[in-house]
This record gives sequence, structure tokens and C-alpha cells, in this order.
Amino acid sequence: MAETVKGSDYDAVIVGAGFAGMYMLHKLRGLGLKVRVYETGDGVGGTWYWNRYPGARCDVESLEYQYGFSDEIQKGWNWSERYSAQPEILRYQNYVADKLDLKRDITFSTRVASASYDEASALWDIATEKVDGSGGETVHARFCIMATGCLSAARVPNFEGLADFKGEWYHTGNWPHEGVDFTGKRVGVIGTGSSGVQSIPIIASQASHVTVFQRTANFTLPAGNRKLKPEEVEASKETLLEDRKHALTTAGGIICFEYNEAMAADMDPAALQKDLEDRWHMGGFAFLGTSADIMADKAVNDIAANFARSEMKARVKNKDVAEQLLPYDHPVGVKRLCLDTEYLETFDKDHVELVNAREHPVTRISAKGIVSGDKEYEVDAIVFATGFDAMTGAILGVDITGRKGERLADKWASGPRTYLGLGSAGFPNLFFITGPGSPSVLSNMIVSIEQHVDWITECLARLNKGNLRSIEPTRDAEDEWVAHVNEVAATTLYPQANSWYMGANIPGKPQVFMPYPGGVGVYGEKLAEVAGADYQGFALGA
Ligand code: N01
Repeated sequence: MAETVKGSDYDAVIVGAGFAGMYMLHKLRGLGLKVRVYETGDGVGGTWYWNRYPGARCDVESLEYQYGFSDEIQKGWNWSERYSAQPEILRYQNYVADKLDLKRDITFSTRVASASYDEASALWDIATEKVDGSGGETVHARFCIMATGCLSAARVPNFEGLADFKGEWYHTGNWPHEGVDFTGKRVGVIGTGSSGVQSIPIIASQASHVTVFQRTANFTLPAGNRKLKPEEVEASKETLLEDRKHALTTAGGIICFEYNEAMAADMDPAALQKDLEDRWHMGGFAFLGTSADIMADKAVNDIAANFARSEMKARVKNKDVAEQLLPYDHPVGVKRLCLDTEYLETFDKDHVELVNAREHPVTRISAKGIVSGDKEYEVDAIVFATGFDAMTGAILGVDITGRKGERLADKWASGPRTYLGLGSAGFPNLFFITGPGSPSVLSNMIVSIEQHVDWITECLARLNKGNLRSIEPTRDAEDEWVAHVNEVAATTLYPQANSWYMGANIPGKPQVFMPYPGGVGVYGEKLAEVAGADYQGFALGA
């Protein structure tokens, strides 16, 4: 855009400086726009800035979990492990931010409190506040882009008594930067999703006693993490950009394994079993690619789930404990599959205790520890690995008001409503990167982030070229898309679990399947079709 709109401070404000916000800033600079990013943390990184818990590691392979837009950037970085640990990812993000000189346009330690659309000026009034309480400002921008991440609103359940607890407590998603030494301490861990599964073995390697409160057993498989050989890192650099194009055509935005296209019924049972075995031992999400119907047909899923349970059981010597660690209440893959390192084996250690928090729910925190059922477990520290208000929590954490004073929180009271996961009717020039209704958390996030950022960039270029002031989804297009997401979800087994994908982990949150399960490739075709038809389903305003 040649000139900044009169009365505006910025062409665009971006909320969040994780992978999405950083790339969005870079692309909008390329359009010549005046952009400001606000970030709550005092550095870049988003999810990798906050999730510093012991064992935090990505579950997508590092050679694929990186930006794919710049040959220079990817060639200048060497990943050390198959699955990167949090410190390495954060170093990479800082490397990219420095390389692109991004930090000068980012205001750190500042949260965006509210964003209101002013119809007269067609600008967003965006109010910020410093995290140390030292004030804030209101700025006006034509576009407001939420790069707030899908898993960034960390959630500690509302347990009575927490304020009276005499020990230390932590949430995995908001871990102290200086780290925590649990040596000699009695630690209680609540939650056994990916964060619990990753952190428990390491906490157990330090603590004198660990009590794990498990409400739902999860499917977990050995990650098979290892050091990368320099020659494989070098080889990956020759193909990364091409590989990324390929990844954009796949279901999950990942190319390190292929999904079988055959239905299980068309496969020889022995071959199916062998494939399950091979994929399990590959580590990673390959296991969920065994047949085309594994996530759609319960009987097929049962075959995989039985296989997974037998593998899991074999890892634990104490068979009573092993049995409790096996998931029977949901199909495999409908809650995020966990990748672990020595998680199940940890429960054979004498100082590690498993408490069934389904039979004996955690009812309150006492001054001395955790009360589960009618028993009090005395601990020196509590780790809440209790997850996030996923997909909508961080977006609605900003008080967003659109046309005619409509609040996004009210509009989404029965579940998020978006067109393509990119925008919501009545909220012009507001974009979500990997918002609800897009593949997002069911995919390699960086691939989906790049897909959205590239699309938004082209869209803004189109508006500028046509001298158009605004774009917003039509209600009809949004209704159709929401219905389509629900229809596709209903053909899968996903709605059969009480997962955060469904909002089920937050008491009172509407239970709606939030990500789009149609796959990155199919979704990308839809994005291209919409843009190709001059933003079909969007209203463009002069
Ligand atoms: O959170 P979760 P997470 N009483 O919601 C339990 C990504 N991630 O931080 O299942 C007792 O999965 C809850 O029990 P239940 C990844 O996408 C990726 O672990 O609701 N328990 C569950 O066990 C992942 O899926 C990586 O019955 C309570 C746990 O807390 C997502 O982030 C690493 C409870 C929460 O599990 C979230 O993972 C980490 C209560 N009142 C995270 N409330 C990698 O890349 C909640 N729970 C590997």
C-alpha cells in the first residue's frame, strides 16, 4: 500500500510474536505496510517462549518443523535432533527474528486488551497494556491480525484451596525461565496429556517422590528421538523448499511418512498388522496413517488401538499399573497422540505413584498438597500439566468488538464461527492465523501458518491494488463453512472423545469440534479457489 490510511497509526497490528506473528510481519513489510506487533512475552517465540517445562519438545520432526519460505534462512540453521527440544526451537526463532531484523517492529511485554472496530473510520482501535502495569496505549490500524496461537491460554483448573498451598506450583505452559530444580522434593503432577507425558520422566529423575494424578490415560508411543547426522541435515537443505510445496498437498502438512490410501478391509490382515508394527516403531504420527479409514471407522481404529495398548503394556513391568495406564475410553488418535521418551517405564520406579483421578477426582488443594477422593497427598510442589483453553482462548482473551458493537465472545458463545478459520462475519479486516475452522492443530503448524500468512498477504495486496478499504466474510459463506466443518468432523471419530479439540477440557465451554479435519491439501485448494474467484464468500468494501 502506498500510503497509510489517514488517522491510522499502523496499516496492520499483529497480536503475538510466535511463528505466525513473525512471518506475518515479514510478509507485510514486503508489501510496504506499516506494521506493529504486540507480544506479551519479553521475547519472540510464542508457544516456545512459554512452554519451558522439563522435556518440552516438538512432536513434529525438526527438519519439517521450520519455516520453508527462505532458502537462506533454512540453509543457515542446523538442527541437532530428530525432534527439537524447546530451547533449540526458541534459539531458531531468535535466529530468524535477528536475520530478518523483526524485533524493531515488535513491542514486547505488552498485551493487547481490546480491539474495537470503528465503522466511521473503518479502523480498529486497539488498546494495549504493559504487563508490569505501567500503562498502555490505544493505536488505530486498518487491519488486526490475531497471531495468538492455538494453545497459548494456559489453564489451571479452578481448584478450591490453591491460594492456601504452602509449596510451589507451576503450569507447564507458563514455566519459570530460570527452570525448576525438583531435587529431593515430593512433586504432584496433575495431567497426563503431551505436557505431562514429556515432563513426568524428567521430574521423576530429580524428585524424591512423584505422584501423578491421571484422569484420562492417553495413547503414547516412543518418539524415537535421536541426534541427526550432519549429512542428513545437509541433504534436507537441498530439498526443503520443494518438500514444503509437497507438504502443502498432504493431509497433515508432513512428508516424512505417507498415509496409506487403502481401506483396512482391502488390506491383507497380516500386512495391516505388519504396517501397524512398522509405523509404531517409526515413532511419530505415521501410526495414524495405516489405512485411509483409521480415523473414520471404529472397528478399524480398534485394531490399531488394541495394537497400541499391547505395545504400551509391554513397556511396564508392574502389570497392575500398566493396566491403569492403558486408554480404553477413546479411539486412538482422536486425542492428540503423545510421543514420549521413557514415560511408561517411569511408573516402574519405586518413587513414582499413579493415582486414578477419574475414580478419585482431585477435589481441592490443601495447604500441604492435593486432595483426591478422600485422601490427601502431601507434596512440596505441584505441576499443573492441565492444558489450555485451546483455539479460542487466546483470541477471546482480547475483548474484540465488531460492527454495531457486537462482541466476538458473544457471537462465539455457542462455539467459534468463522469462514475458513480466517475471519468472522461482522468483524471486517480482522484475521485469525490458524483460527478455528482451519486445519491448524491437526497439521504441522508451521505449514498451516505459512499457508494462512501467504493467503492473507495476497488478500491485502488485492485490497490495496483495488483501493478497497475492507474485507469480511458474508454470513452465508460463514454458515456454510461452519456446517461443512461439522459435517466433515461427523464423518470422523474425533467427536467421540472429550478432547480439547472439542473444548471438552474447559468446564462450560461449548462442545464443538474446532479444527477443520479435511486436511491441509484439500483446504489449500479451497483457499486458492476462494482467492481465485476474487474472494468469494467475502464482502469487499470500498
Ligand atoms: O494438555 P492436554 P497438554 N483434574 O489438554 C488433565 C500440544 N503439545 O498441555 O484428558 C485432573 O492434552 C487432562 O485430563 P482429561 C499438543 O497438541 C504438544 O498436555 O481432560 N486432570 C489431561 O490429562 C497437546 O495435545 C507437545 O481427562 C485434569 C491433562 O490435564 C496440547 O499441546 C507438548 C484436570 C491436560 O492435557 C495440549 O497438551 C505439549 C482436572 N481438573 C503440548 N483438568 C509436543 O509437541 C485437566 N486435567 C510434544
